[in-house]
Amino acid sequence: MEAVKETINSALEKLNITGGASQGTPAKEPSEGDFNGLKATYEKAGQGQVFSFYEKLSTAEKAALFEQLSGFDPEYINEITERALHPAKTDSTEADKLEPLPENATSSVLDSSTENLDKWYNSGLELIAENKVAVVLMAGGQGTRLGSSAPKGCFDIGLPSKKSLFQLQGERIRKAELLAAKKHGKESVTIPWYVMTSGPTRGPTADFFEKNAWFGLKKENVVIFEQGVLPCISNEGKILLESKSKVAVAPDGNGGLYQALIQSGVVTDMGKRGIQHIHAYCVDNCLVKVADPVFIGFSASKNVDIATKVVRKRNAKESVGLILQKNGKPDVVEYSEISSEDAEAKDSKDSSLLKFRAANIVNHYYSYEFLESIPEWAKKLPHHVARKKIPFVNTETGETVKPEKPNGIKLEQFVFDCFPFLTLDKFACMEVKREDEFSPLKNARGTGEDDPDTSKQDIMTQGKKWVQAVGATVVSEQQTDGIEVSPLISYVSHFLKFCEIMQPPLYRAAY
Ligand code: UD2
Repeated sequence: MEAVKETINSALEKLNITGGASQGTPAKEPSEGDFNGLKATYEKAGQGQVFSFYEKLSTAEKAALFEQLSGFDPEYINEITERALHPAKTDSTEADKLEPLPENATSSVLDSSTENLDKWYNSGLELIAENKVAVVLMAGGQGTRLGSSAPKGCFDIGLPSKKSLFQLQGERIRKAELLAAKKHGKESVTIPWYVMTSGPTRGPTADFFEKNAWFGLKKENVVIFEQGVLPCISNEGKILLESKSKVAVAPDGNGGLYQALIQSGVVTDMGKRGIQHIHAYCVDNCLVKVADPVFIGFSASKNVDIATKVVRKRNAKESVGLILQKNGKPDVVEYSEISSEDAEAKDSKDSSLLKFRAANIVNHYYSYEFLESIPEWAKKLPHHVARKKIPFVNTETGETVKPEKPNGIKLEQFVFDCFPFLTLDKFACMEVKREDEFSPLKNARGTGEDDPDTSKQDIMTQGKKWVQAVGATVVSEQQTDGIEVSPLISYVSHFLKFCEIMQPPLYRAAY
């Protein structure tokens, strides 16, 4: 255990961790020396305003504020704020050169041979059977657009089974374990599930998993960990107070995954388990193929550090990042940062297609070696600025202000911002069918796009397609009626395999 602690501590030193969530032990009031030392550090960084009300706080409040402030390095906060607000100009005078990924860096399920699909599926399943595959779920987002206060994974999209997104995903993991064990004659196979939460989602997520008995998985193979937070900053560059004894903070973005994987000991745990291949995905995609053997097999066969699944972009305005190459390196340009010219640009060979159409769906493969290297590059990961209306305490008057317009910034990192650290030969991209693999739950019911009803419809339509593809006739009142097929019955190819006895050729067509 000592060795594990040393590994984590040395990684923390390298990462110069900021903003880790306090882990529940009650804060102790600091000694005068410790307090004066911390106050001097903040004042030197021009952030002494965070102590404006300190003397009037209760002992518990003083202890809580001291502990929270000790988790940040104010100079580092100033540095990343400055870099985010005024990115260093690249020395080259030309603008960034954006191009679609080269053919050899991409593959497409849409036009891959059945032989390749089977090869990737079987090799992926073998890696799962050897307990070399783990899954990481990014579930720290607060689902503001959805309008639900509970974590998005708890959401019931209205399926006949009333299953939540977490349950669908947990059952897909279970099915992949059973498939691999059966195919390779193993007593049992484990795919550990690492669930990243943020401050607001950690408690409700842990409670939901316990209440649902970890969706049939073994509790010791489901690890819930927490990403870091960063202070909210005023437009003048000052750390904002949410109350007289608390700094206003926000989760550090899904790019906070990397520091969190190290800081929480997840990478160390993966190493102890002999994990070599990791599938990381986004909680809100109801169609996500968790631990997809085809994707694992494909990525392992390419011997890459990162692979990503993409779907064809719906239209120029769709709110998705675009996988491309920037100045010869793999990269993603987020929807909030792409120019309309690039978003609307047409393919030079086929003007009916968008030039940049490889839509990022937050569905990534990582090699274990790559995750081990996080301490070497995590501090290079940029921060992005989100201008927000942030309630704060006026440090002159002591009043809480609820601003009418954006008065500050939240700093967040994006999970795909490490892609440019790779050369193209260590990166791969797999295009998949949107109707088979991507239906994000982003908006409140009634929006008509990427909402609970479209999620439900896409799952029911998929189930109906699977059942019809193996010869069943579906009789229903409405054309739009569908069928819910439990993940415990089907992991797509397993379901069709199960029915293959009746109609062997159809298995191929439907995958
Ligand atoms: C994300 C992608 C965008 C596109 C779109 C497709 C990023 C930065 N952008 O945009 O390119 O693929 O999804 O649906 O990934 N999350 C955390 N911690 C955080 C913030 C987010 O874990 O601090 C998780 C969140 O729970 C979700 C995923 O990251 O699973 C994506 O977050 P989002 O839904 O806020 O991202 P969105 O839709 O703006």
